[in-house]
Amino acid sequence: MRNFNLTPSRRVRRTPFSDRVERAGVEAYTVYNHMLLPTAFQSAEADYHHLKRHVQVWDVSCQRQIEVRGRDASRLLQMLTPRDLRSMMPGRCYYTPMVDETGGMLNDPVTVKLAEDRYWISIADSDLLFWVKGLAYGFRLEVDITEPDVSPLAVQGPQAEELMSRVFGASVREIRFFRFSRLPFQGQELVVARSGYSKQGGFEIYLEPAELAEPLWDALMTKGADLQVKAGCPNLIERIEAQLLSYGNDMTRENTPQECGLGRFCDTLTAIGCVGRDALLRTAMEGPVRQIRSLAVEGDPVAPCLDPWPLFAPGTTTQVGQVTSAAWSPDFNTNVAIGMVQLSHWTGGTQVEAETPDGRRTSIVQNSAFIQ
Ligand code: THG
Repeated sequence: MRNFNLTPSRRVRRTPFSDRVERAGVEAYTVYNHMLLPTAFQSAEADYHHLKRHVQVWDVSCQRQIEVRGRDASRLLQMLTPRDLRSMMPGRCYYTPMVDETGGMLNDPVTVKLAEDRYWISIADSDLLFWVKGLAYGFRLEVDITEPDVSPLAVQGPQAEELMSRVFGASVREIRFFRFSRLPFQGQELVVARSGYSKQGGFEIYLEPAELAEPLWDALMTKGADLQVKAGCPNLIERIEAQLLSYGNDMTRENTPQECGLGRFCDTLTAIGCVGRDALLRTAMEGPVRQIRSLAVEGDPVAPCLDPWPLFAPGTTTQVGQVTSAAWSPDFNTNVAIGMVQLSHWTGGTQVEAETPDGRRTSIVQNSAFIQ
């Protein structure tokens, strides 16, 4: 497929970092939550090697926040997710599958608990706001639901902690995984969490107000010069290796959290109030019949996976799943992929055939993500 230009308009929102991102040489964008998301600076492979060795600054403003505030905030949050939120303390971030009344995935956000009556839902690419507002209206809940102008900036890579400590002070080193602190930057307190869409370690700064965007970007770039800091973005190769899922690509409303391998983030029995609870309890009785798996696709580097590639039992026309993300991995010296695989073929080591744009490729189902 050819590449085309992206026509700018009000519907395709720029971010407070876009001017800096463009000065840093962004090569490609996608649109995520109606907002620009960089997808390449040098190339997917060059960015990948740099991310694994050094530190990168990512404009992930498109991880928009749905703010839920008010007396019924906790009740509404528990309606959205089968993860039990009763023991969630302010200062915590939870990865939270969110489902509709059929148990179908609507989004897989990070939920940030700012206070007993105040949350941010840091969403993946779907218009979850309308569902949240609809529930609040339908159940007459006492909550305000807004999309504040919060722009997350991720600092990812093995040198992320060193760089962050130079900008925010040594206390960033004390922040534990999926927790946040409020740390001062130019007179404002910013939410700084240890999280991010890579397995290389790092932080996310929930920037607001927007006027601080360029000062923050510049401080990270200046103080990280000797660490070889660069502008980067979520990396397709690294996230497939790590089996980090992409909503709309690897899963949709057609899938339950169990099918997505997100069962470890569900407590369906005790998540009283979750609107998908009954449906999920019913499907849990039988157990899923297909599930997300990592796969190794043999042969030369594959083309990008746009429409899903069917997976077949070897030498047959019996479909046993589909691949939804794939890329060549330099470190594993094979194509790495994420797919949904039927129960009959999902055991690690099972051989299947992926129908790629250039023909069938032998593929091996993995027991886990690709880990060094
Ligand atoms: N950070 C924030 N918001 C986000 C993302 C993020 N919104 C969009 C998107 N990413 C949501 N999806 C994910 C997917 C995976 C993870 C976070 C958000 C993730 N998962 C780890 C894992 O699966 O290994 C850890 C989860 C855990 O142990 O709790 O980090 O990246 N703010």
